[in-house]
Amino acid sequence: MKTIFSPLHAGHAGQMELISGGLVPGFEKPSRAEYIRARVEAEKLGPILPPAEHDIAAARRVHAADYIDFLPTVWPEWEKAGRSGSAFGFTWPTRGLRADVRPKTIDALLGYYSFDAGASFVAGTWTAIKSSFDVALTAAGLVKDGERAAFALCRPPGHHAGAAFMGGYCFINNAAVAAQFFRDRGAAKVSILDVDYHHGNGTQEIFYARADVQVLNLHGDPMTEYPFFLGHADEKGSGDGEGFNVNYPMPFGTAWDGWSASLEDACARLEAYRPDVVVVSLGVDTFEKDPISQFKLKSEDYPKIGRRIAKLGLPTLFVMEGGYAVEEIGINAVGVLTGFEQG
Ligand code: SP5
Ligand code: ZN
Repeated sequence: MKTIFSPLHAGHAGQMELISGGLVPGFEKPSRAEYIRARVEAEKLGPILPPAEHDIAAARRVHAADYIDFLPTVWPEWEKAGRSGSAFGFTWPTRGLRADVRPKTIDALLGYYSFDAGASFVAGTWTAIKSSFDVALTAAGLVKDGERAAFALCRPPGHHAGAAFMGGYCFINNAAVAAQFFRDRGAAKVSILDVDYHHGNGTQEIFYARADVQVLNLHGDPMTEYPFFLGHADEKGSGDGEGFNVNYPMPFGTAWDGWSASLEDACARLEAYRPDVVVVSLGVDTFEKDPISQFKLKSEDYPKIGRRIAKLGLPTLFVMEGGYAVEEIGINAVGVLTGFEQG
């Protein structure tokens, strides 16, 4: 399997996030991607190739144009306002406030276009976001052109980013962009299987009213886990999309037995849907030693995930999402991919 990787991710470094009562260095850090890249090499998964540059117009197919246009302006506007550090908002348009009026200052716009203070900007962030988008589309192109599978080693991740908001370390929803790319290049139906520990609220929001992209999400129960405000089992899609969104919220402490039962059900639904291609939102923050998560998967479980996905017998694009136990992130992420290749 080919891996697409860009060194430009590394410019998104040193950013802070607001979590558990304080500002802390971002868990989503450059070494994550480097550990994965090193493991791809060590396991001889296949060649590691740079992305081709893609027109940002492909992002506007799933995101609002004004949101996409805003992203490259953040750091320059932040500096113009005399700021340094990390750029993030501190006021959000929740219930009872107006989200229909676009405000003007950088602080106001950062709040307007985000749902938390977990996706912050430094000088190299936009370049990293664009490179991650390019990585996803380049890898998607390989699958469209007939490869059985490809690995988009995206950083920053994407699944928390919705049509017009960032959050949870995510800016452009790489998996959603890739799914739409397959649709625009002739795939009639696409399934997105999101195995990241956190609910992919952005992906769900983007495709919620659509029947042409099935979204299956395995994650920590939002009653107790981030992102808290989406990801319940009763969210099944709306309008034309009714029945094409499926959530598998699971309690803290879920280990392979419980988790794999959800995976089995998700795969059965995927098989019944009969998509032309599968996009896997590959987070490995389900790992027992993940510093911000509460599931109990072991390193030996990740190849089993890959083998089950391979059994679907469909062209498959793996898109990297979360995973914060950096020492093991390569072992676990590449474990899924080698499992897939053996399956
Ligand atoms: C892509 C992705 O995995 N994004 C995850 C964003 C999670 N952000 C908030 C996590 C809150 C975790 N709280 C537990 C803190 C333990 N020190
Ligand atoms: Zn996650």
